[in-house]
Amino acid sequence: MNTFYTSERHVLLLIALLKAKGIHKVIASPGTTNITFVASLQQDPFFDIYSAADERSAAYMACGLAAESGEPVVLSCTGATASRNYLPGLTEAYYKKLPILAVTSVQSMANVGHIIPQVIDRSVVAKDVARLSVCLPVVKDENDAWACELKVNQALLALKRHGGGPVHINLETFYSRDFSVKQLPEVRVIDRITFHDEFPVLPDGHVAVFVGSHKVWTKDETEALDKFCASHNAVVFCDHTSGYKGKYRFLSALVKAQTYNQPILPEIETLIHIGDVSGDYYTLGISAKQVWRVSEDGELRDTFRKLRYVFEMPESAFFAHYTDSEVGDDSYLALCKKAYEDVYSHIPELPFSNIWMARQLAPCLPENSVLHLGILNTLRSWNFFEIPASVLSYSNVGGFGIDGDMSSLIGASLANPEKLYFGVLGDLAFFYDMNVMGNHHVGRNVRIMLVNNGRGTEFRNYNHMANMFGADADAYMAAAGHYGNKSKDLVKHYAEDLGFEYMSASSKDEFNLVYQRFVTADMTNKPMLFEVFTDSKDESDALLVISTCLKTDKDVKHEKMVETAKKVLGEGYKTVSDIYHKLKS
Ligand SMILES: Cc1ncc(C[n+]2csc(CCOP(=O)(O)OP(=O)(O)O)c2C)c(N)n1
Repeated sequence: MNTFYTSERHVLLLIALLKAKGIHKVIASPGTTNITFVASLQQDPFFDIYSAADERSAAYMACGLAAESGEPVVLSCTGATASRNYLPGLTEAYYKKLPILAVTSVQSMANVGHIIPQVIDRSVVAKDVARLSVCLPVVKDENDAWACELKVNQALLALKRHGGGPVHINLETFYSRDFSVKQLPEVRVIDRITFHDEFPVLPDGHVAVFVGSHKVWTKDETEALDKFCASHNAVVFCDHTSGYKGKYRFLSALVKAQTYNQPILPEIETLIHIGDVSGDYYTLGISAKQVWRVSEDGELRDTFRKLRYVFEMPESAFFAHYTDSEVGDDSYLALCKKAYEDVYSHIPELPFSNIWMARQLAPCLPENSVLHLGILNTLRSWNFFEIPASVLSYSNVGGFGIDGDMSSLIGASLANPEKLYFGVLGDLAFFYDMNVMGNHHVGRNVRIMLVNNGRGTEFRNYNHMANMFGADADAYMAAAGHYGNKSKDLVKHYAEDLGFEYMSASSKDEFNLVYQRFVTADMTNKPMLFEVFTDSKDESDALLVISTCLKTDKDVKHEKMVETAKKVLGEGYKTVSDIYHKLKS
């Protein structure tokens, strides 16, 4: 036989990961859809393959083999009813917690449901035949390859997770006849570490912690992270949903947002990833050689696409394990702080906007108050500026809806009637959820700032995809002009009739006249609504200005050249070297 591995990349990734994990026992049943898989295994002496024409028997053989050897066993079968015959054996394996990987091959999943010969629908798997079922489609680009590698890692880990059991992989094929691949691709093995496992050694090099949205931190949890950072000269990348207020907090969005001359921070060797979804898109762009995720959920969440380990344990246990007695020098933290101060000191006068208001209000929030921020535009605006350490802040980044910002704020305010709860949100979010203002439980501890720009200004920001449509984006994408179209009376009446104290501003001067009342630390008699009218062009300009604080004259000149050249040569020329090559050609 003069063939090697198949050219089907998803099959290669599966085989490479099986080898990386030392899984070599296979029981193969005859068929066509599994030829690319079986033929590739067959020519590799690493694999011990047994043949069983009867799939029912194959699955039971796998049970015996797995139980006796203590090793995982791979099953391979084709379409038609072949996989149905795995069910009795896999049921046995499920209740015995035997690590059997049932790989059921299939033509393109697109064929399911079209009365195509031999194609059955395997999308629903009985609860007690597999601990996990994944589908591996044909890989067409790097994104598919990433997803495939992740799913195979998940599947192989599930064989042993929580006591182990059978796992199902549905494997597509396009019947490639190319078996010329001599070398398997390099693959990323992801390991899950629990308390019972040996912990890997933290590599040399810079360590940083990224915190997505996070539950309220206890004092002990904060101390555990502080000690970890102290012993590794680490920093903690945060936004206003991270909740960590310890010594090593670095509110990173302002620095990471800089398009020009961004202060250089040390390359991160190991990024410790904790918390859940983050709305800080700037810091999500961070890169690291490898990521270690720590979460009690133990799931493979490859946000940064560099995941190497998942530690299924409480964060404080992880931090305690990796804390050495030696105390580091905090130089990384000093660099981050300096970077923030450098950028901050270069922020020029900003147009009247959410960002401008965030800059004024963030430091003035009363001690021990709570801040709720609308998603995307508002969260982004406020993430540029630090709030007092005693102020906890939140945003609905779990599902990123604009439908419940105020309800979440009101719900939170019920928990502590003696604390002040601030909410900042745009007009679409406000009008979506405005009925909650009439809920009779609303207390005087609630203060809402409505940034009314008459639309979802997010979609008019200079860097948003919808911006390419200019003012045409207003009609449907940004939903402009609804809800009274920035009426000066509508919200005032509604708020006042509901017993809110109402104030408004349409300029910096007007804002300066009233904002102190909005942030007074005193518990006033009524809840407050502060409506601020802004213009979406100013909103966008403010974002552009704050993202380009470090622009030099040279950058301005360069921009102008590119703009002029674009006019002459058309779009597609972004750099001076593009233009140079175009002019030369
Ligand atoms: C329920 C729901 N529908 C649609 C969206 C998509 N969306 C994201 S931001 C946004 C605009 C929000 O506008 P606004 O609240 O006025 O805030 P602004 O962008 O003006 O600051 C929309 C519609 C969403 N996140 N949630």
